[in-house]
Amino acid sequence: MEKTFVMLKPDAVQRNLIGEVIGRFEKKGLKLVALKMLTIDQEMANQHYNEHVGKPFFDDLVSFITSGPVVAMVWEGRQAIQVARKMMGSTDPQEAPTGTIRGDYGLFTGNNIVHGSDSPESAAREISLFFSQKEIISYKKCAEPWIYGEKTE
Ligand code: DAT
Ligand code: MG
Repeated sequence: MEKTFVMLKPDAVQRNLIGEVIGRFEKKGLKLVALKMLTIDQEMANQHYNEHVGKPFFDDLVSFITSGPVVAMVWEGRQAIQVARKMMGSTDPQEAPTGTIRGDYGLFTGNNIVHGSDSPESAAREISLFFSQKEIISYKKCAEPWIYGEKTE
């Protein structure tokens, strides 16, 4: 099954939204396969946001993401990357529809609660930046047939 990297940004941690956001992914039927809390340093921020180096918002982005602890996770499920992105809503929380995480909890692009991988390539890169192979857990959940149907994986 597809895996995606999701991270609760420092604003989510400070605003007591960890449980709320994790609860949404759980209820959707995605499976949590890795989780850790950490504070990102400059070096890791540069690597994680490498595609944005040189953009006008890059310095603010790095200073925000290193400003406090984050919660890094890997979620697994059918089309997990696209599903998580849809649940997050668009980058600018003012544009994100109500019902999405950013649409419900954010008001400013810089502080938009959650990060999610945008493609299989970024998911692979981001997962390996934050987690070792050993930290990603493979296990069955008994609700899986109720989520995907009996005949499918
Ligand atoms: P996303 O997080 O939706 O994948 P992105 O990868 O384009 O968006 O940008 C990474 C983060 O950078 C984004 O979550 C918030 C910040 N950001 C993006 N565009 C911005 C802008 N125009 N002004 C300020 N911050 C911005
Ligand atoms: Mg992005």
